[in-house]
Amino acid sequence: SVEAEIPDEQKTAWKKHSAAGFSNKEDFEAAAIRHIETTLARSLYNCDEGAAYGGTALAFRDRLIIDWNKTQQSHTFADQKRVYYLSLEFLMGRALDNAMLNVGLKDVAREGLADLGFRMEDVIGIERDAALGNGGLGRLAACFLDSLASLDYPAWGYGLRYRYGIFKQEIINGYQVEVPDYWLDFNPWEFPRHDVTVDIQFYGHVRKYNDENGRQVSVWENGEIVTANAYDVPIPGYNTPTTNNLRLWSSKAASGEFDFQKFNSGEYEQSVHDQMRAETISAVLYPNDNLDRGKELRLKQQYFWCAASLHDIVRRFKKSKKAWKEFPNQIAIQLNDTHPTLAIPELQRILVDEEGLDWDTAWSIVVNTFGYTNHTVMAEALEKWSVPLIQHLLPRHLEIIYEINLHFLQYVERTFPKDRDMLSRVSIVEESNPKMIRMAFLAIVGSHKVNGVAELHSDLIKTTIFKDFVKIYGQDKFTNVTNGITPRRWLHQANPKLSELIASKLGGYDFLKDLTLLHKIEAYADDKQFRKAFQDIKYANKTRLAKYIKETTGVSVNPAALFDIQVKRIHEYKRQQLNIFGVIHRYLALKAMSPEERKKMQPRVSIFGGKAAPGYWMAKCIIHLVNEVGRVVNNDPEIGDALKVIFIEDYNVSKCEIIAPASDISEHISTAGTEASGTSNMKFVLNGGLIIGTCDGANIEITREIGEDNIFLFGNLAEDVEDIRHQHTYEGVLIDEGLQKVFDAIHSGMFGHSDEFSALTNTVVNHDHWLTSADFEAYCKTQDTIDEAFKDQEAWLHKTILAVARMGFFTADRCIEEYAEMIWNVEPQKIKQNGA
Ligand code: F58
Repeated sequence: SVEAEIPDEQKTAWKKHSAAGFSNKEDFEAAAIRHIETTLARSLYNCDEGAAYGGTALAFRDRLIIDWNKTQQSHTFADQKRVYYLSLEFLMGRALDNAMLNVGLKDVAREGLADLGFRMEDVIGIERDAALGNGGLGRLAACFLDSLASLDYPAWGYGLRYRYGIFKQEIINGYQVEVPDYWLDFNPWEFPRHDVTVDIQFYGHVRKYNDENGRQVSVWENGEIVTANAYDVPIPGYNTPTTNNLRLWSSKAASGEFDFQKFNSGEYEQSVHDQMRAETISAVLYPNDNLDRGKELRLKQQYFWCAASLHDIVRRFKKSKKAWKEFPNQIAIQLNDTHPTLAIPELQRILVDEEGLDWDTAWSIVVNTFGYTNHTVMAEALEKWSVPLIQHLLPRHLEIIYEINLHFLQYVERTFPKDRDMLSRVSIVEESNPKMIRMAFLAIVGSHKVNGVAELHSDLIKTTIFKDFVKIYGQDKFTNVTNGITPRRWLHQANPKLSELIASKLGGYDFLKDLTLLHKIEAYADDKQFRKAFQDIKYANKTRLAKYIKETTGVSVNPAALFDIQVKRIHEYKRQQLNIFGVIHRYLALKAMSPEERKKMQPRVSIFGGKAAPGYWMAKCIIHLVNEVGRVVNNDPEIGDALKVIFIEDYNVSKCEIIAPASDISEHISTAGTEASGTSNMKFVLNGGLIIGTCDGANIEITREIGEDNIFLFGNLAEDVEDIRHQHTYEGVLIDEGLQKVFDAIHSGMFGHSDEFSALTNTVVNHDHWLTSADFEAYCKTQDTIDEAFKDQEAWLHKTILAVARMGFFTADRCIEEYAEMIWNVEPQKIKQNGA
């Protein structure tokens, strides 16, 4: 083994001198001050909050790195199977608070910072979010990393180190404006690994020859080389020394590539330009969610990251000197959506072209290594790449994809000789003009398991987009792992008071690692004191959000009002338009009332937040309408506290930590059958809020777990959506009466020039693809039911406490255990304190 090769004297010396991390206030202060003075070159007279943050973060990073080293050494020595999670997105948010809580030294740091004259909350607030993702898919990857480490699984994440994460959203005159988010100017959480580089090839051509045994060999040559540099981010587990690794790749011009020819002939500018071109590969995260645009640079990103990661994994495997057939016993690779699908032909290429394995042996290794997670049923989000583009960029991979397809189609033909149409339906190559590679099909063919992310979603993909593949491979290849969230960040960190209250009843914080223990607080649902404490915490969290809203928008909202929140990416299928039309409907109703009647109404604050993809016109219209409605309603003296409409700018992970604990109601109202799972629904309920939602995604399982009395469901069911759409095309759209009044108000210019919103109303009138009209009445009625229910605060508290108590299923820890058992076949591995 690797361990046996290290001489004993070396081991002794290391044991004696290895660094130890701080664990008390004195040592924390020493570490922080040393970093402030030396790493940051500041001192007592100019140590501001930024420096205090820097010193604290670096002190904690040191601690994490010591555990990281131990963990990596221990995993390498133990020689067990590892998981690699390939994701183009990791929406990590802030790291310091998480590190302090996971290591268990937040109180120590708080006291130390107080000695230096700083408040913990201010210091935490300095950190910028690591926003390397769009939405749910990226945040899921971040929650999974937290669970993998917390449960002691040997696991690495692989991603791209974008120079610009998701853009910063500014609202100017009610419109979204995108501002680049240059987040790397001070990032203490990453370690550049200057020694870990991989050269990645693009373009070029394939040369064939026969070797001495007459076997045809393919060589991919004369391409352009770009270097991948590794940056490591430590991922601490909660209450365990296990510290896993997130490796992010950054692109650079290959060192040997500087074109001296050009340089000497005076084309200096051109050669610098070429260098910069290489760096653009990892420059920016594509800000589209649920839409595939097929840009060449995106494909380059995908290959660059897959190839670097696989090279790294293979290099580590080869060090173990094991036989190739052991590869799937040592390594599980999970593909987070189809974005890393090129890893499949890339591993096949490495095994066949570089390592000389025969096709079938290599292919069985590939299939047994990969698992694929699907996150959408919507056709426009399924990735396809044009054959000419792949041919140009990755000529050898195109050949391999064609060969994979050939073997696959031959198998299909043998199994279903009578079904000729089947071949064209399931072919990895779509016979369009130009031909397209269907990445989801390639991912299915190249993986041993395919999973959806909630029960309804996993059922839907088996009966719609992947139906033929179930026939071909059988049911067993397809499975479900319902999404979950990490309770460390989404309860303990975001809502420390609620976490503390729960701990006081359960006799400690064990529930943070076994969330099913929450069921024990059901016993307190009718306990007066507990209810009061629970209610006070919610009120304090709403006050915290109200303060934030006042500071950022200038609008005062009353924490006693019902807080109704919808925060997520803006998308027609998520139906923020249904929400804002409902708000207008409410406003019109309030305006029609006498002041006495109005006083009797349940006051409400409607809060929206979320980014629109920069090129998504309709989503931007929705943002504009929300802001214009807010402008009118919030300044209407007749309305006062009865209704306020807020748009929170630049919604991100750290803002969600303030928002999720402050809801009474949150909205998860996608057209049935469109939201694969949703995960913010879980965050809101875990924090003591109820849901208004459709029978979609994980809402269905949330209902099953918490009980249908504790959720407000409405709207058409997934199984009926197709029929209603069909009706729309043949009989036209029936516009709901109440909705018509809303449209009339918009057209009257009540919220500014109505042309601005005509696209929004027209799409409902003309097609209503998302069933806004068909679900409008049920939506408004359900909102009225909510108003009534909220008035009975005791009954409301009963519901919310029961709901929290029954959320144990939705921890990401449960997801990881299901993946580990059903898909990866890996075991946890505890780190002994001495690292051996
Ligand atoms: C989301 N997908 C699903 N995609 O919409 C959501 O229901 C689910 O809970 C979540 O994944 C986790 O499973 C999603 O966020 C993207 O943002 C992609 C980004 C890259 C382009 C394609 C969409």
